[in-house]
Amino acid sequence: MGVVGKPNVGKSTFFAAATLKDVPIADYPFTTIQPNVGVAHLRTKCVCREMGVTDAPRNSACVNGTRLVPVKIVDVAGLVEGASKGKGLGNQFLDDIRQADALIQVVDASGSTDLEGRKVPPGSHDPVGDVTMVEHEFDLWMYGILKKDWEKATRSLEQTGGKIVEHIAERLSGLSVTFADAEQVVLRLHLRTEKPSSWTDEQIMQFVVETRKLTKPSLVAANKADLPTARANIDSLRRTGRGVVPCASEAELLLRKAAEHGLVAYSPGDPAFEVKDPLSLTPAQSHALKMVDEMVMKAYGGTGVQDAIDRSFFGLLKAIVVFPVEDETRLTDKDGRVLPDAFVMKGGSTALDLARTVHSELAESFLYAIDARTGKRLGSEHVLSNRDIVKIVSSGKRG
Ligand SMILES: Nc1nc2c(ncn2[C@@H]2O[C@H](COP(=O)(O)OP(=O)(O)OP(=O)(O)O)[C@@H](O)[C@H]2O)c(=O)[nH]1
Ligand SMILES: [Mg+2]
Repeated sequence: MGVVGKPNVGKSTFFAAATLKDVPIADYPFTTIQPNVGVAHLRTKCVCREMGVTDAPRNSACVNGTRLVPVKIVDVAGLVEGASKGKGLGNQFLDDIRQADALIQVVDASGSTDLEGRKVPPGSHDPVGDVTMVEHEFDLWMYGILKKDWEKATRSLEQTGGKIVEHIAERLSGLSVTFADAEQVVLRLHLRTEKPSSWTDEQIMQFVVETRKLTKPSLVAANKADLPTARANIDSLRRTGRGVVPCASEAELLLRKAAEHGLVAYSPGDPAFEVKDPLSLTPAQSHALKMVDEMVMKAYGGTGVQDAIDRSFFGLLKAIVVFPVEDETRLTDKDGRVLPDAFVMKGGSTALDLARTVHSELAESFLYAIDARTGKRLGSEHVLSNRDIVKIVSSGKRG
């Protein structure tokens, strides 16, 4: 998952809140230059209670019946208008989110930073334009990759009978755009595959826009929601039809740190927190927590950070979480650990995909899978559902 946006909107704060990694955060643009890579967690109901077992997670954690499944998250430098022409830090860093399956676009919903991330009076900047700016810069970047040798490449394809979709998929493979993705967009836009040299610049741009929407689905984290000027902007962001999650990254970071130090009872995504011992807090801590309670928890029902992460996987990617086991009756691995692993997979993943995720050998010698709930056999092409518990049976010794 990639965290993108113009400078100074709170991308690194969001990242730090999601990962509890210490990264530079400051109220001026271009604080982040090199990307920050970390692990966030997806929240989903664990299967342990339903199955009546006490689990012993290994790759994930189970907190009061909620499974926290690790996902990779990348925070990058801020993007400004003209980045594709080298402005700001240029668009070099877009390289850092090439492999992302989904994007969280962090926006300063309070309107207290201008288009380039400089401080302005709260409420004086409309963040809707920031969203379209970032999308457009991303598109110009992809467009640039295709246009670089378009004329030469298409002429040669037409002479040799080469396939334009193959060519595009090859050019964009670094952005995780597959042949099937490119083909789907070309068909949808009715582009002439036999004469790509006739595609106009507008058509190539249209192709790029649709390809971005398909392969880099995104939602808007309307950050700094704790500031009073955010309300109206959140409404106007919603009116654009995009998925919008009001966020207070700074509040989430504060709560996670306070929870780590035992000051409050709070788990990411909770709609409220509880101060453990009010007398142990300094006046400053007490005040900060009171503000978070009033301006964030009571106002929005939570900080939104965990929601944004969960929604980008379960909403945008239709992701599922699957629990592989080796013993389908006791729900253990070979060492007797109960429900050791939980894997995030893209929606539509099959039993064979799961085998591949667990171990490539397991996929090579795949025979069938077993649904631990029903005991039923599942074929290699069986599409898995969220929270499936599955044993893979293979002809190899790992089965
Ligand atoms: N009020 C408020 N301020 C926030 C929130 N999140 C971040 N900030 C502040 O916004 C400023 C920028 O935060 P960063 O996380 O460094 O922003 P960034 O988008 O990573 O910035 P660049 O790396 O420079 O692009 C800092 O002063 C943060 O404290 C929030 O939820 N509410
Ligand atoms: Mg940053």
